[in-house]
Amino acid sequence: MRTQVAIVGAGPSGLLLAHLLHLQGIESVVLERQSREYVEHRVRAGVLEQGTVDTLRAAGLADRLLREGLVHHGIELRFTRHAHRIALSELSGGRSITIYGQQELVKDLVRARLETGRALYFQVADLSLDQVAGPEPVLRFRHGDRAVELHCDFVAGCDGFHGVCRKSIPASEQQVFHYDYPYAWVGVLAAVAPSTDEVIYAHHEDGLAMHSLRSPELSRLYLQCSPHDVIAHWSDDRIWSELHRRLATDDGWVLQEGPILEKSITAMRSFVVEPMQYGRLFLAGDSAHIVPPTGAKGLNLAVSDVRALADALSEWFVHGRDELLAQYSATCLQRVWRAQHFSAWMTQMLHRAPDDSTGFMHRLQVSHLRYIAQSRAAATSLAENYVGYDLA
Ligand code: RFL
Ligand code: PHB
Repeated sequence: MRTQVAIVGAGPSGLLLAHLLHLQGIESVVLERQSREYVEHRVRAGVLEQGTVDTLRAAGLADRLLREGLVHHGIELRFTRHAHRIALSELSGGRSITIYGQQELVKDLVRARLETGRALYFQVADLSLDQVAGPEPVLRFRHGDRAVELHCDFVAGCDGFHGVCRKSIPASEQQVFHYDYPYAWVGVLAAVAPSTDEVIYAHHEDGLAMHSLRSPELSRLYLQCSPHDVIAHWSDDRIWSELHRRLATDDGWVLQEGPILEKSITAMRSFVVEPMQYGRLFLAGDSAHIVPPTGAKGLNLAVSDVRALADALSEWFVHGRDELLAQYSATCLQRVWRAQHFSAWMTQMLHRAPDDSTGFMHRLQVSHLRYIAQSRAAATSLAENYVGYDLA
């Protein structure tokens, strides 16, 4: 088999790249380890920056997102039992965010890919990369009982943090930067009308709590837990009682409970590999970088990587020029590091540090939160990063 671009991974980055290339008449094959059912039901991100929505709309992929997504103009910071609204749009020149579940976006992208009639293989096994440093990389994998060899001009590594693409780059050719946080999140999807109109980030001495939403009937909630915790320790009753406690305010706000449909624990880490390229292999999305979810940046970074990669590949295939490909990694890393800083900042401001035995860090956090709630300059900094900030 031969194609122009072999795309490993059918998450948001792989599927969106495939579509953007298709719009430029560039051929690709998408290879995914999991089943369609699995990728369409993986509950993850929910906050899309306006730039992400604009990219999807320009690619003709946003019909359902524009119908069903919830446009938000603010978020709430909750601390010392009081609520403080950050007016994102007012503070960022009118930009907004849209709440739309990642699994819904993946369903839209899978459908769009299948409608183009181009190749998308699920349940691909034992994928390996060869000769990516040269002009004709080769991918080998099994699909059903067939052993396949796929030749291509370029490989797009869109296979997430645990994928094979990044691991195919020789260690001497990459530099890794990472930080593991001493906490994790219990994430919950509940069949109950959200008790809030905007995403709430709550700071509490027992750890962060968050209230997000998915639709008028579905709430998404998170609780800080230990990175060594297991979900079996979190009964539904314990989850609700922790959420009530950590989200409580003095003004009588009430959290509505409902059946829990899904719950899991997510580790929190920051990770970047540089450069995001090796020969003809280009990494995009979580395969190249991970942010802790507190800043809601992961999916948005994946989309901006892929937009840059699609432009660079188009310039190569359509105009025969390689300037944008040569700049791809440096271009993406500007935005990646801004998002890394913002995500680490939000994370460290809102979580209880396990080694904070005297409560010193806790007091610093409260002071910082008060400053953001009072100072327009501080709130503006949060807002412009939250809605997506481009370092020129
Ligand atoms: P994905 O989504 O991990 O997709 C990678 C795909 O590659 C496949 N794969 C392979 N395929 C073939 N062969 C192999 N050897 C393969 N190995 C892996 C995998 O099966 C998978 O289908 O990466 P992608 O496309 O780069 O997308 C990144 C996003 O998924 C991620 O950044 C976000 O979910 C992060 N994130 C959030 N981002 C936001 O922008 N806003 C948010 O509000 C937000 N909240 C979150 C989040 C992530 C979370 N978790 C669970 C990590 C909340 C949570 C709880
Ligand atoms: C979500 O809705 O899943 C969500 C919202 C904000 C975050 C992380 C996740 O920072």
